[in-house]
Amino acid sequence: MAKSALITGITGQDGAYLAKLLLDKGYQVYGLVARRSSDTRWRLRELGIEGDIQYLEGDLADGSSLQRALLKARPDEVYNLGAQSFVGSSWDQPIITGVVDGLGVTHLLEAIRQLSPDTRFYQASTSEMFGLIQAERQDENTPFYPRSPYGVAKLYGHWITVNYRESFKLHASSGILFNHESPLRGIEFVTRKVTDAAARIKLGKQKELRLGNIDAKRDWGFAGDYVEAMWLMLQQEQADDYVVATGITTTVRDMCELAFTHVGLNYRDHVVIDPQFFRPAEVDVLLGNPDKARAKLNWQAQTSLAQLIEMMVEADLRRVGRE
Ligand code: NAP
Ligand code: G4F
Repeated sequence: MAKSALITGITGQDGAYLAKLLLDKGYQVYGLVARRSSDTRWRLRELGIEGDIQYLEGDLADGSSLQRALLKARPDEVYNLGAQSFVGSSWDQPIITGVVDGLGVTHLLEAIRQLSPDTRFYQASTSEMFGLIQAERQDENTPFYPRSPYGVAKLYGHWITVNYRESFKLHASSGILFNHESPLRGIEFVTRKVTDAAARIKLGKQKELRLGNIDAKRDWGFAGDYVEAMWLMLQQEQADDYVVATGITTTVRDMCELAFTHVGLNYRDHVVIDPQFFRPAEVDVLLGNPDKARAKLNWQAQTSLAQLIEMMVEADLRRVGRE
């Protein structure tokens, strides 16, 4: 019989790629969708899978909606990707970030524990939990030091996942994923902001690009590669926690150079530093050590940053050209 999966955050970047992966593997895919006043399914449409998903209304802040979704879907696997995922907004909306990204995980784990304890669970944890880094390369044993309300809320989500695994023997795994991007990335995140701007400037629709701290360094990979790692975690006999990363770190500045060079421009002619994009506390550098994922999941990143940025700029050139 076909397996079934429930994905929270299915309308987001990772939700869309994961849904496609699972559909291609023959899963029945249910997606939890929070009520919004406008359409949020553009990514699912871009991947051509909007009509292949069973949508269930629910919100991570409302435990009763999660219980109903679980009873309807009766999933073999739950992937908890739903979150207020933009670090910058977490200082402006710290409470809802905590409710959704932190307590929301407990709502979901409680529903699984009480209604469907054999369901396997994936938690979307993050390298933001390392924050003020305590080791040059961060792995599963590196101490955490979050630097934003988002990072703090996600750390709670991570530990409650570990706790429910240890307390109730749930098959609950936490993927500590480093930054991953794609043409489906939200426009507020720096890579997509840069690739969209490079395309607009190239096509004469924008003149400058205003950025914050371009000396920050991130370990950037391709979202399409990273959803494979999520799925692999739930196929293991034992649940566990894994760092998922490329093992290479790059400055925002060098990432800009890749994007602008691809369209024949010099980023220095267009990037303007704007203090409004500096954060109250910064994560200066992230660099993951994915050795455990390589050894136990046989997973490794397939896409270089140069390939990723090229793919994103090309997609934005097509989009801007159609406008
Ligand atoms: P994203 O594009 O921002 O998607 C977030 C998803 O969460 C959207 O579908 C959103 O729905 C949904 N959501 C927001 N609030 C919700 C609520 N109260 N109840 C239910 N769903 C809600 O994020 P992403 O990049 O795909 O990331 C997926 C997950 O991985 C997130 O948990 C993120 O924190 C985590 N993560 C991401 C990265 C990365 O680099 N991308 C790295 C590490 C961890 P709407 O569309 O309706 O707003
Ligand atoms: O693209 P960002 O907003 O991503 P950030 O803060 O690293 O968070 C992303 O990755 C996390 C994993 O580590 C996820 F958990 C999280 O959900 C999200 O997906 O910013 C990257 C860097 C930061 O240092 C930021 O200060 O770029 C710097 N930056 C410089 N100028 C900017 C800008 N970031 C944004 N968004 N916009 C700017 O104008």
